[in-house]
Amino acid sequence: MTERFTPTPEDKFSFGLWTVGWQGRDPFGDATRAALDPVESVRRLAELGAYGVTFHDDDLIPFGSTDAEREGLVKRFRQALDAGGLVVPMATTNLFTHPVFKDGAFTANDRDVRRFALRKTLRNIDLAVELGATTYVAWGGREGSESGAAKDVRVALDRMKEAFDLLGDYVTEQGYDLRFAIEPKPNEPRGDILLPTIGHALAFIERLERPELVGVNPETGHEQMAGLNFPHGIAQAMWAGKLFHIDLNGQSGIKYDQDLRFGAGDLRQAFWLVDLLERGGYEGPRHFDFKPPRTEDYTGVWASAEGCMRNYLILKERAAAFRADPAVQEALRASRLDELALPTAEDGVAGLLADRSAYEEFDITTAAERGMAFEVLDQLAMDHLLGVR
Ligand SMILES: [Mn+2]
Repeated sequence: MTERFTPTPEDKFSFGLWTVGWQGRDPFGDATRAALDPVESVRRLAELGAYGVTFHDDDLIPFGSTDAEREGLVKRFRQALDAGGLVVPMATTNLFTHPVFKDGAFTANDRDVRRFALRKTLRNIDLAVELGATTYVAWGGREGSESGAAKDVRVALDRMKEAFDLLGDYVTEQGYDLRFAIEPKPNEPRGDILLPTIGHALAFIERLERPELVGVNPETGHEQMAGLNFPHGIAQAMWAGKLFHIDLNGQSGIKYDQDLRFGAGDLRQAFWLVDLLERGGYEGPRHFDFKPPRTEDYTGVWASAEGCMRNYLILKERAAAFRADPAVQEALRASRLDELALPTAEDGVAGLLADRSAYEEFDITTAAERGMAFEVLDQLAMDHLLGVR
């Protein structure tokens, strides 16, 4: 492989233990790979040039482990991190695998399940902080319904708010340096999931008692499953100061959650996404939440993980070349991107009303006739993306 696309810890690539550790079990078929020891994952990811690993509580400590077992598992995980020089930037709770969460966790109709979900989360927050995490992701995969009367959505949102308010109180009282990131998804495993898109999540966060503690963790494929433009959603999250974390992967259109390696799927959106993250000052981890296809053995798993990072670095180089190209800069001017950056009415209402050129004397015909020159601009992007320029 070309050396310039070989990752280093400075690139801030991180992987969930559940990604490379996915055994390939799907709704129609059994596991195709043996279980992977988290210690082995840490060792291999460090070798590949990653800087961090992330985990759900149950990835590290199987559900139902005793306190002594838990302590032993955490100890050897910490030793593996130290040996590989890896950090834990983020952690999260598994509130979806166990049958007890079949109707949700924070918004389960059953109050005892909701209280258990909160306790499970608080317990893992303590471990996350102990291991150095500063971001805590919340993906509510089971928060939703398959039928109309089964969930009173307005009441469920009250319970969701109650949960995040309580979690915010807890980290504040504990003095933890930890922020929450909500991960939206439209459906799967539930028929319809609450907070289905970045936009829904952003609006929800503003209703919380401590909105400053909560942002989003958008995932490429989740937005694309809803037919949405992922870079546009990320741009709005950045604009709102809410891009606390990101899950990168690949998805081909509106279908089941494919979790392809980053760069597979919609390559053009991947290009614009990297362009946005790199230009927009995003400083968080470049976190991959993908699933190496169940066709692969472990050689294929590590090749898939390597491919995620390699594709990011290739796109980073291609996007930088696009921005540095004088022909692109000229095309951006021809498309009046510089003009978009100007305030529309800094002269205020009075100035706008007094400006006859804005209305009475505005040459509508000429303005309507002028082309935007976007096709030239986009072809330059394609040429750079395809490596022919
Ligand atoms: Mn994810």
